[in-house]
Amino acid sequence: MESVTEQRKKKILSCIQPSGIPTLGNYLGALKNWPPLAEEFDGAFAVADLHAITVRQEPAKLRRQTAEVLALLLAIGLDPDKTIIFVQSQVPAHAQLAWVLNCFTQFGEMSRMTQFKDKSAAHADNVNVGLFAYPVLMAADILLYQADLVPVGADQKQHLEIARDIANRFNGIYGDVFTIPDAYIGKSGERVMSLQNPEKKMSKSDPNPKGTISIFDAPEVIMKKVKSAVTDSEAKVRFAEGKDGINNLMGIYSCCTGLSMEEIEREFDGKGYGDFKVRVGEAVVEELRPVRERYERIISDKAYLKEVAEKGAEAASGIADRTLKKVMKKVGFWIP
Ligand code: ATP
Ligand code: LTN
Repeated sequence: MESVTEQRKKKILSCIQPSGIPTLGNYLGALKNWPPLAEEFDGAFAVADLHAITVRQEPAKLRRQTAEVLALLLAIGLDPDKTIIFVQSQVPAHAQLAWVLNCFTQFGEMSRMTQFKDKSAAHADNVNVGLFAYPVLMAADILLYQADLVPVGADQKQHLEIARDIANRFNGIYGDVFTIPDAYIGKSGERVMSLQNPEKKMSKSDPNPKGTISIFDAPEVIMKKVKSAVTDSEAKVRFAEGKDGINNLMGIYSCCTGLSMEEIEREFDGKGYGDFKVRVGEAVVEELRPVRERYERIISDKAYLKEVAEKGAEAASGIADRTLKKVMKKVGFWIP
């Protein structure tokens, strides 16, 4: 039992879908923040494969990508001896709690979700009920671990608000069952945009690979993509409205170098976009190089990955099952 004077260490949880090869957007917007947060707080991080099947996936590819994303979580520097790292489908409590929470979520509030609107437009032939209920499963992920903080990119803010609403509603009926989570959105990199269409977020499921830098792209591929990024005709490196392409490259450069927008403007004063793009490309290559090198070593060790997944699922289940049991009792399920 924790004493009143002893402050509970805050808990954080986040997940990433194995729906493709993770992008620079996933890295700068989310993954990069995770290891320092895991040092400071009690962390749990998952590969959200249940979420991934809201869009049709090829089984062999999904299996491979799940192992790859798990390896990536290790490659970014999360330590499985200190942090829980697991695959969502290996912890049945996620699907179980999601069902209960579905019954505490209104059709109307789900219909307002912008990601659902975007994804149902992109996959008009498969607007399934899972895609609609996606934020409820995400709420289950978070609430099972009683997470205080959820580090995500800005695109997930609306889903975090729904998770808070569901938790508050449930607590309002049954007493304090769930911790109310807060989103943790990093200052820079919160929204990395497509290099080809800077009004759209960079996404790993984007069919146009030219707009997306994958975490595993070779240096020359990264250079080529940055050099062909869409800009404008002003030829002046400055952060301003209407300069979405340059703003995006400046944001990326800022994340990789730690420089502010003013410092970047100063660095490239009097220089053209050509020079700027070369520096952005180099900075991205250097940012991703250590991750890619560690990843190459980890992905080839399947026995180690299996061990991490098994240990992670066991630790995650220990926490998740406790919350699930509490919920089952509260709603009135008979537990003999
Ligand atoms: P999909 O394209 O399959 O929808 P995704 O890449 O958009 O996937 P996830 O795998 O679910 O999304 O995201 C993992 C994390 O990366 C989330 O915290 C999300 O907010 C963040 N993220 C995704 N894309 C970006 C982006 N372009 N900029 C900043 N953060 C992002
Ligand atoms: N929907 C999220 C991925 C995700 C997630 C979560 C993030 C699934 N479950 C729980 C934080 C907490 C996304 O980023 N697209």
